[in-house]
Amino acid sequence: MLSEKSIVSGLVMMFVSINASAADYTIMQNSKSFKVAGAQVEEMTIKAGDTIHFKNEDPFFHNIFSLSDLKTFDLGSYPVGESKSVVFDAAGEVEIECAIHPQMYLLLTVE
Ligand SMILES: [Cu+2]
Repeated sequence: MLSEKSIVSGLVMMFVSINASAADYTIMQNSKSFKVAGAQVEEMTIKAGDTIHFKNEDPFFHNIFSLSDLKTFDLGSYPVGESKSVVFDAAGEVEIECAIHPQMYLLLTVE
């Protein structure tokens, strides 16, 4: 029979191994578009559990949000140099937009 201690340590190991595979991405807000490594992106695929850091590189505010069923969030308005993060924990599609610049759009697929 499993002891309480071994169940707890098993759960902790499971958590650590899930976490170890999670990746971090940074998406820049630059020239009123979403950019990864300097290139504009309108679609992107990540894995469930991954984190995206949304960093404002423009000398004006952006307001990043999503109304998607999978992940609804509003990071608020923030200035150049500031970064805010979202963890995407479930698989599906998320539409990411900027409340200030309607032309900014990113379709994120979480696998
Ligand atoms: Cu914007």
